[in-house]
Amino acid sequence: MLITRSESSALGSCLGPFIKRLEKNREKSGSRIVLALDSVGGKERYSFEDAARLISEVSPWICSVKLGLPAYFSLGRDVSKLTSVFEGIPFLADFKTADIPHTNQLILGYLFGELGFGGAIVHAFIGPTALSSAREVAELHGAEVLSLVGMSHLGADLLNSNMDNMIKLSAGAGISSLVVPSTLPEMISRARRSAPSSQIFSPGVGVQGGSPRTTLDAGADYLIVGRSITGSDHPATSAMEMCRQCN
Ligand code: NUP
Repeated sequence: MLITRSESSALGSCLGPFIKRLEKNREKSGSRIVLALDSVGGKERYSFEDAARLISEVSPWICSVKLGLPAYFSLGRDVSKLTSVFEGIPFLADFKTADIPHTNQLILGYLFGELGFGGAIVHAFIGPTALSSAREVAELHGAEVLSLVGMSHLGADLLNSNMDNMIKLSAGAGISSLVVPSTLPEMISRARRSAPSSQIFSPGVGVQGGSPRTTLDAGADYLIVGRSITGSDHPATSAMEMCRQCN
């Protein structure tokens, strides 16, 4: 299944604001790493200072930071302090939003409007209407949604066996950024072939077994990396080393 030219021009063929900022950061840092900040130094609960220190330390080696519920449980509304202190870094919200359009709008409005995220991951299985409405809310805030079309953990077969449909749905809804698992590089290659102009974000690198080089060679643009960096005794060295393996 290939996304047709008209579908890809419906994507605006141009990059959205979040991706543009990401690309700029990637060029500057030479890094394709999106840091997943779920824990810090193995700690489930961490302070604003812990998070800020870690981001500062690894910032030369990353192009973006991804925060989800674990970060929100630690920081609450201080997430907005983080996104404003590090205003040069595009922040990605990973709440895997998967609700009805109205509720999605409330969630995404808060993430973009109040917490300062530039992008947010939504589940593609919610279907065309909910995906389009999520994309519209994002646009209102000058932000973007990324569509999760596969997952990296064992047993995600029900979702993963529907990736091709979900890529098509995402394109139809005007979403060109996809989340595809690093642990299944063949899915990345397939996603890349079906949607050549998409931006592919790939989680599962490192602790979950995905390799940076294989993931990029399969066609990913960005690697989402958490514990290999956040749990390291020397996060900057680990980030630098992973970055080196990407180039
Ligand atoms: O399929 C997915 N797999 C995955 O690991 C989709 C995700 N969004 N993630 C997220 O990526 C996960 O929630 C975590 O924040 C990050 C991977 O972290 P780590 O396994 O590198 O520590």
